Order: sequence, then C-alpha cells, then structure tokens
Amino acid sequence: MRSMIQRIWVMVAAFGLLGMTVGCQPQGASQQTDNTASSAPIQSHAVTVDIKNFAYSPETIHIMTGTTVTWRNDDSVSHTVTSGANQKADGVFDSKDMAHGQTFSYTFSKPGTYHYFCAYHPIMTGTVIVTAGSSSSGADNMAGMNMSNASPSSGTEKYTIAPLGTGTSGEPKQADDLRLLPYTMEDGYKVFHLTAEPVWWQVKPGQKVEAWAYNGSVPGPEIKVDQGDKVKIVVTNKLPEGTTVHWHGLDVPFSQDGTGGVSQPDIKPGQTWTYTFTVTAPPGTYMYHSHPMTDMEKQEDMGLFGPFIVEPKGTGWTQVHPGYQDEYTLVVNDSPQFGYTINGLSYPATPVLPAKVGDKVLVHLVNIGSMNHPMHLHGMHFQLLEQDGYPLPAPQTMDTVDTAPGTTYDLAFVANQPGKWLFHCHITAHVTDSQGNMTGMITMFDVKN
Ligand SMILES: [Cu+2]
Repeated sequence: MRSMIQRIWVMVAAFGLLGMTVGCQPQGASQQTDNTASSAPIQSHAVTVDIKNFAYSPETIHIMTGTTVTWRNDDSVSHTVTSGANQKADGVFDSKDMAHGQTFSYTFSKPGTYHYFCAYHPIMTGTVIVTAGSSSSGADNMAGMNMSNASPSSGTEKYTIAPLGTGTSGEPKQADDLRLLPYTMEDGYKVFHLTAEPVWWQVKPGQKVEAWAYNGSVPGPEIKVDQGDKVKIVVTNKLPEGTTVHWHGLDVPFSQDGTGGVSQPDIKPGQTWTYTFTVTAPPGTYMYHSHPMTDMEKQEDMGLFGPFIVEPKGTGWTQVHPGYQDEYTLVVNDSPQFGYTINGLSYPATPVLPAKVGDKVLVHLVNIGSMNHPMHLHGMHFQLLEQDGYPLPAPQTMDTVDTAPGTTYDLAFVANQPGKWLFHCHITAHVTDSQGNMTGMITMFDVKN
C-alpha cells in the first residue's frame, strides 16, 4: 500500500514538473534577438540542434520532408533525444544515451509535428514541425522553412518576412490591443480586405518570432459586422504556400466555407480569393482562421486567425445587453510559436483593460489554441451569456470558464470595486515561466474610481 502511494506521488511530482516544462517551453521557437532582420530563413536539407545547458536549441524547428536533423550534445552530462510527448516514448526515434560531444541524426520523411524529450531530464523538450515538400529540390520549392536559422546569409532566401507586424492596413488599435478591420460599402456589401503574409511579431519584449499574420497582426484584425450584413472579404495570399480562410461558426454557404481541398482549392501564393456571404448568425463571438488542404496546424500555430464579432443590427451590443460601457475581445492561444498568449501577447506585454467602477464590461472570449484554458477572473464574478455566438438558456454566474479549443464565449460583469483584477488561465503552467515568474496567459482589468 505504501509503495503504491509512493509511486503515485512520484507520478504526481513528475507530471507536475512536466507541466511546468510545457508551460514555459513553447516560447523558445525561432526567436529573434536583434531588431534588424527583415528577410527570411531558409530551407536546408541538414539542420543542427545544439543540446546545451539542459535545453535543445532551437527548441522548435520547421523543416521540410527529407531534412536530416542532427542533435549534438554540448553538455558534460548525457542526454537523449527521444520522440514522444509527456515523457512517453512513441518509438519514432530515440538516440539513447548521448555523452558529451556525441551526435544523433534522424531524417524526417513524413509531414507532421514531432515532439521529443530527454529521458533523463523532463524539463528538456523540443519540437520538429515537418512540412510536405522536398528539401533537395532547390530554389523553386517555396513550402519549406527552417526558422531555426535566421541568418539571411546561410542559404537561398525563399520568402521575405515583413518588418515587425503592427497592422498593415492602418487599422486603429483598440484598447484590447486588437486592430479593427475597416471596410468600404460597395453595392450593398461591406467589403473587407485581409492579406496573409509572414511578419516578425513581438510576443513580449525580448521575444520576437516569425509569424504568419493577417494584415500584419496576431491575431488578425477584428472583423465587426451587424447581423444581416452582406459581406465580401477579399483575401490575398502572400504566404509561401496555399491557404484559405474559414468562417468559424458563421453558417455560410458551402462554397464560402473556406475548407481547402473540400469547398475550394487552396488560394495559391500571390493569388486573391473573395468570400461572399450574408451574416445570418446571431449577435455574438465567432472567429476566422486558415483552413488549407495541408498545413492547417502550422498555419494556425503561426498566427493565421482572428476574431469575428456579430453585432445586433444598427445599434450595437446595447440593444441586446443594455448598458455596456466597455467591450473587449480576448483571443487565447497556446501555439509552439508564440507560447501561451492573449491577443498574441504574453504577460507582461498583454493589454491592461480599463474600466470605471460601476461599468458593465462585456468580454468576447475566443480559444484558438489546442488546449483547454480555464479563464479565471479575480475580484468579481461574471455572467456567462453566450457560447459559440448563441445565448445560453440562462446566464450563468461564475468566476472561471473552461474554454475549449475552437469555442467562443460572451461574458459580462459589473466592475464593482477598484483594483487591478487579473483575468488569467488557471493552469499554472500556462502562466509561469521556468524561473517561477508570471508570464503567458494573464491580462488584467484596471478598475478605477
Ligand atoms: Cu491555459
């Protein structure tokens, strides 16, 4: 009995440690430390990952099929490179013991996301994201990238990464740090323009990564329409590979659904595609994201998503939910490229959301990640009003809403006392770095008298 309990404790401890690891590690991918780079890395058919200071560097690499990755152990102690997640080997590759100076190589022949870890040191994890394509086909292959190497001189430039993303269409920045996508009226349609392209994105000071973004920002700009609007959304693809846009939750005709290879061909690099539909969904929170025939996971991980808010016809939210003074949209995400973020940013870079005592605050909440995030509000309870754009049978009073991947929520509260009230994911690994500092999925409402 005692040994059973001990074993359970060992498991709990191991998973706890692993949780911390998962929490702080995804942010390491393809970071820029200087502010000058504006051009791209590069494919290669041989990539090296250093093992030193108990970490894989770079921790996340993007490569094409056919690429051989070589890990080299620069630490004085032995490590392994073992494929699998949560410390469970999946048998795809395993270096076994690598003493100081030893190397291990593996050639990735199939697309996919490969997680790996050190069998001795659970804090050491890494990811290889493999894109279909041939690394040896030379200059005409646009699909691949090796973001582990940001030096333009190390290979043939395959695509250009625009300067640090700040929104490319002059969209005004809102208090929640999102941009609002402007439109023009043409023949009774609200016409919007989205351009998908690689940019640099600053997740927080000191953490600059490559992003694939709509109009230069992660998330893409907020599209806000009225129920019943006729819309045209013109999508231009400046990515190095095909893409589409899916209108998540909006019940559009099949031809406008944006599923690559199913409802349409992928929009090729350099091409433009126009989506046309009438917004029949009820007022509420929805989203848009890329949904290409291949590489959907990569494209979403790289930042191709944004919120889509439907308002009541004409008068805004006050018609359905009278008296709101503050309205914020918060998009939570957990991609390997950015780590744990709210509106593309990691605490302390996340927006501080102002409110006055007595304000009614409306929050549109979107989970575009691959994990659940129980979002918890300090100091006040909120009412959960809607899920996936549709009203609940009755509002539910709560302080934590467990958001699932792909779901959207509308919640509201009265800011009834002054303070800086955190709103954060309650999975501690999603809000703590390896030194124990607060980071990641934390934002706050700054309620003032
Ligand atoms: Cu979380």
